Amino acid sequence: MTLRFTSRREVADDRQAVEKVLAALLPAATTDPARLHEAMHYALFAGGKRLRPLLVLAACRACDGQDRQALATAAAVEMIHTYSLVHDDLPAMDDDSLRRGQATTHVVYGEGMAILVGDALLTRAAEILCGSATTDGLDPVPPAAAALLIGAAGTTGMIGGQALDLASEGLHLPLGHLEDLHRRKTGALIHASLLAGGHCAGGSASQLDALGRCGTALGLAFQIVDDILDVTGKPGDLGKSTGKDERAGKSTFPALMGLEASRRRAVELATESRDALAALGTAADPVRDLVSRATERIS
Ligand code: GRG
Repeated sequence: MTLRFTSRREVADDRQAVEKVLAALLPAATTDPARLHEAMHYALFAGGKRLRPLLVLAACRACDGQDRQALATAAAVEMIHTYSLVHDDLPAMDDDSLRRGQATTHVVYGEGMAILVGDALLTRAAEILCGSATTDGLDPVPPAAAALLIGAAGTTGMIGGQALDLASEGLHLPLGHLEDLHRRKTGALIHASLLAGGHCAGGSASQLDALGRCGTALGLAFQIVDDILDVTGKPGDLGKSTGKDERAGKSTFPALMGLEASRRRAVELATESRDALAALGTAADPVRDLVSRATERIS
């Protein structure tokens, strides 16, 4: 069953607001050193889904906040996410040549420049989070939101998960270990996006608790769907190559549980994620909608 709580038009408007703030917060492509800034634009404006910034905005609204309170945080999380993709695609990691429907950053600009693009996007995100990079009409990022995002990107979150992923290639991981790896690698930033959005609005302890539980379930559901799409998806829809996990000898949910059980688990987690929002009432409908879209996606 497809659950929709927000119109396609509203999501498109939010995505446009995210594009606008990203453009305002990134140095122009012509700024010296121009080759580096051009490559940052190439990686960032390649048409990703912008799920994490949309979650920040939706979580802020769910706690009765205004978009201007959340937009800087939304931009920072997308820069962190894009840096991770640029580095993940490098020959020393997943060695991918297609991302977001275009040649990967290192293929176009070279490996050294792609490393710098990732470093520079992460550093720009840090400047935004600590308030040294801003633009008109945005509220400062609350310290709690900044701490959450930086923590989720670090060694106990995304980078730690990536380290576990590299170490586990060719190994048959038990399901519990695989869940732990994915909660860190993919789930931590999704969870932090929702919580950070709540902090931007000054959400109460019970509102933040609901968003946190929603984010934990969504983070894992999102990764299970990603594993399924690596088996069943089309490169043309996904904008990236498929079948990589099997070729790399990675443990995945479909490999450990089978495709049907993986689909059922993703549906269960999506329901758990939406149900966690009960205390927030209809104000959380945009979050529920993103949970549905993120877990029913084909791209
Ligand atoms: C290199 C430090 C470092 C971390 C890399 C997130 C990650 C860790 C690697 C990405 C590899 C991957 C394909 C993970 C599966 C889930 C995921 C993060 C998919 C990409 O996110 P989407 O689908 O991408 O939101 P778009 O392009 O839409 O933003």
